[in-house]
Amino acid sequence: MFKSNAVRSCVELHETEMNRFYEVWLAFRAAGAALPASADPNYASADHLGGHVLRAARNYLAWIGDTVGRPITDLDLDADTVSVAGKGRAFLDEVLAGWRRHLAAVDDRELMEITRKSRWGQEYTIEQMLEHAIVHPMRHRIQLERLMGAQAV
Ligand code: NI
Repeated sequence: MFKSNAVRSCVELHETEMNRFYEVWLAFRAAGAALPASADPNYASADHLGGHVLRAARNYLAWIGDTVGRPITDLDLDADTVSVAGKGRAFLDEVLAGWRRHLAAVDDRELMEITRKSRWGQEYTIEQMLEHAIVHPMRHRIQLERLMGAQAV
């Protein structure tokens, strides 16, 4: 049971968007489509990029646990994007289950009132971080869809 309906909505939206990203990423990889040249190490290959998005979903959850003062200790802490991509569906399913298991306890006060700096230095509420976590796979998915469309693969 979720303490907050707003959190529940975000968790369900995140699940939908991560699954959508994952399917498009699999298609992108299977098609052998090319990523744009980039100095960003997450763009070194399709595996680096997929692992980046899966790992980020784990990291946002860990950030929220730390922020509400209930650190999460039961997650796969693998930081290597290629290794995470290799675990694929199993890693994603574990992260999504972790989202449900841990975020059910977040209440509306925590959602709206607690703020903390993100890894990249910006101050976020839990709600803003949840929204960021939902949009992240959406932005990466649409980029992969565009690249596949442009390369007609
Ligand atoms: Ni990203």
